[in-house]
Formats: sequence, C-alpha cells, structure tokens
Amino acid sequence: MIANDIGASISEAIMNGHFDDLRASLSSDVIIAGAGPSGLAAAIVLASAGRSVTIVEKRLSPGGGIWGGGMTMSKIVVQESAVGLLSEIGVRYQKVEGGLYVADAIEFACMLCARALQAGARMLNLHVVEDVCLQDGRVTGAVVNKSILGEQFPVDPLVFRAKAIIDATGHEASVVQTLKERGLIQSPEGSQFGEGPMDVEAGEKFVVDEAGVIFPGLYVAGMSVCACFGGPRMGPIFGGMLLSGTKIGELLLSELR
Ligand code: 48H
Repeated sequence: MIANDIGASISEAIMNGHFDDLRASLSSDVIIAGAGPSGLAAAIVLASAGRSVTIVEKRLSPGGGIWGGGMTMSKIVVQESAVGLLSEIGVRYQKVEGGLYVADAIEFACMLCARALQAGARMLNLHVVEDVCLQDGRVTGAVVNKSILGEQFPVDPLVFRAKAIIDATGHEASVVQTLKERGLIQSPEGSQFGEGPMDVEAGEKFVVDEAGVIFPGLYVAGMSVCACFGGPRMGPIFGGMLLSGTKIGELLLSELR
C-alpha cells in the first residue's frame, strides 16, 4: 500500500466513525450540555442503564472545572457522603482531616470520562448547545453548533432531538439562560439568578437539594443549579457535583421509564 492510500484510509475511518456518532446523536433519550463532573456523573447513571445519551462539550477537553483542581493544584476533595461514588468509578483517594478525602484531579477527570464513554454515552467535544427547541411549552431538543464556528462566523446550527436536556454547563448555566433571556423562566420567589458568595457546606447541600427540573424537558445539575437559584458557591470540593449529577440521572431514569 502506498503512503497516500494509508492516509486516505485513516481519514475515511475517522469520518465514518464521527458521522456514525453524529447520526446517532440526532435522537437521544437525554442530551447533556457540559462534560464537567455533574454532567459526566449523570451520563454514567443514564448510559449504564441503557439510555441513549449524547454529551455536548464546548471545549476540546471534557472534564470542566476538574482539571484546575484548586488554584491550579491538581487535587480535588470530596466529603464522606460522596466517597462511595469515587470508588464506583475507580478513583483512588486518601482520607485527610475534617472527614474529607483527597484525590488526583487528572485521575478523576479521566476516570469519569472513561466510565461515561464505556457505559455507552457519546461525546461531541468542541460542540456547543447554543439554544433549545420548544414545542407545546416543552424542550424537545438542542440546537447544536461547532463551538469555534458559531462564535466566529454566521454558521447555522443543527438540531438534535431528545426527551430531556440536562444543563450541566457550570457557572454559566448557559442553556437555561437561553430561556431566561426570553422571559420563559423566572427566578423563583425570593431567589436570584447568579450564584451567591462562598459557603462550602450550604453550597454542597444546595447543589444536590435543588437539582431538578427547571422547565418541562429541561433539568439542571451541578454548579448551574447554584447559578439558576442563587445558591452559594463552594470552591474545589466535588462531592456535591457528583451527587447532583447522579440525582438527576436517577430522576430521569425513573421519569423515562
Ligand atoms: C456545551 C458547555 C456549554 C454549552 C458550558 O464547570 P463545570 O465543571 O460544571 P459542573 O457543574 O459539573 O462542576 C462545577 C465545578 O467544576 C466547579 O466549577 C466548582 C465546584 N466550582 C465551585 C466554585 O466555587 O467555583 O463543567 C461545565 C462544562 C465545561 O466543560 C464547559 O466547557 C461546558 O460545560 N459548557 N458545553 N454547551 N452551552 N457551556
């Protein structure tokens, strides 16, 4: 085989694989916007139960805020209530004082991604959910573009159908924002849009307790819960993100059944 033939075969293998994924993504049970810890935790629950899951991630590397650890020190911390989830995904950890456990941020990001993908979730990285489809007052799909294209050129997006969408876009809550900007979602009485100042314990509780449906067909998990309902931030502790994503995954499993 001459060199150019091999090059063409490589290209063909990549294109075929990519377009198979893209075609399968046209209709999913659940689209997850954002491949941070909460989105990946939800993907693991749903895909492990055989649900069709497409994760759309704006950046080249999935993992969201995990990579930076705390102030670029690549270690993350979880509390007792979430350490079982670390074990389930095969992340090693060490007990430290204060009822906390420390783990390597890079191992954590890699294992979460690997578990989600091996459970059968598809991941479209460098793609962004830039809007949602609405029909009869319900979110019925995601409007998806290539992240770098949509920002720089007037390139029209494509539509991916789903029974539910999870906004796991972190501090931005960018999917919910698309409905909020149009006045379709109001902040609940007594709460504000945008996260509150840091309170670790309250933030970790809030991000799990308030995770849920925010609009028919649209769910929030992880830091976007705080952004949507004015919950406190909590710094580089990741147990709440895992528990919040897992809660939404389990909620959707029961609702889709
Ligand atoms: C596709 C998108 C879009 C879009 C953004 O920030 P994340 O890690 O989110 P969480 O909620 O899973 O975890 C939060 C955690 O990392 C954190 O920041 C904590 C604990 N902070 C506490 C504090 O006090 O600061 O991941 C979100 C992902 C990122 O990878 C984005 O690139 C991606 O979503 N994203 N993907 N479509 N519209 N918007």
